[in-house]
Amino acid sequence: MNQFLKALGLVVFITFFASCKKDDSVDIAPPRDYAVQYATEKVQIEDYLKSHYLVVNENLEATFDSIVANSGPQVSVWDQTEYPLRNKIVTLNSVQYTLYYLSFREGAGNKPTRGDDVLVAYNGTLLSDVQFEYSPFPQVSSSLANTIEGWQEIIPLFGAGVPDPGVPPSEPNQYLDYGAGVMFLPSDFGYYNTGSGSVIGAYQPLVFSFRLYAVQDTDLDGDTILNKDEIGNATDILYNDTDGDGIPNYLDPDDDGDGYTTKTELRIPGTSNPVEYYTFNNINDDDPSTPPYQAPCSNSGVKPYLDPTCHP
Ligand SMILES: [Ca+2]
Ligand SMILES: [Ca+2]
Ligand SMILES: [Ca+2]
Repeated sequence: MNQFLKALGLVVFITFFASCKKDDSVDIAPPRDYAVQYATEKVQIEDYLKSHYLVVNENLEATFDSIVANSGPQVSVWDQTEYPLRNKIVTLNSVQYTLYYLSFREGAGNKPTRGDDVLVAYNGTLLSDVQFEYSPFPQVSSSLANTIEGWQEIIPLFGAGVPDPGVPPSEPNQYLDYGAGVMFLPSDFGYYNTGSGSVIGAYQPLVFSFRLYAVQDTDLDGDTILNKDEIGNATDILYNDTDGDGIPNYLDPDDDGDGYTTKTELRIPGTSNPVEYYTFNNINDDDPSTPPYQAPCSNSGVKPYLDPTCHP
């Protein structure tokens, strides 16, 4: 990669943090009713899908253009069959949304949770086809937890790539077999009533073409259990809340709400300097007589830090 591209990568990295993060702006008008606003945006997004066609280049980067009436053979995103339009149903702010997306390739590597670090190349546009952000050469990972809701819903459906072994160690990593697709987001999954930067106004649906290069597992609540192991039987770590206090386990330092932090409960007795912890896979969930259980424990088959009758 030449110096120009490295410099460009730095610039786009800066813009990523400038506008892809959540916006804490003040002096914003109160938000509109979510259901009423979504009814409007759903029509706008579906009109876009029915009036635009798709071009995918060799890097699985997508561009869109409007179909000019009676001028050619273009087939709309809605009607084309090469990459069937998919959707994910998600409830947010008491509204049931249909999030449309395209998958060009699922990706060979691990899928992130909504809390993990990801390295993503992307192109962001409005339904007017105005581009608001372009990051083709990302060099630094970012936590999905700090990105807009739409990214947290759609990026975890894809897998990472693998580093290209043909790239010299002196050069930034490049990736093969990465996940790639496009998401079409109602503004509630972006910046809703606040907008962002000078281009994204309030109530603007967003289109992101993306490529997921790399995934790094993290432990957001610092309890020694990776986010991905805090999913339980749920479909998403967001919905696994053992003690029902409204804070999902991956963000809750005391998962079972027994007053002992999970980290305390996983400490291996007798260890110090350094203190050691049972790893997720080494926690015995069948035999209540085995550390870190201390009898009496009521629930065999439940890991002790998820059972409020167990104490360290
Ligand atoms: Ca954790
Ligand atoms: Ca909780
Ligand atoms: Ca606990």
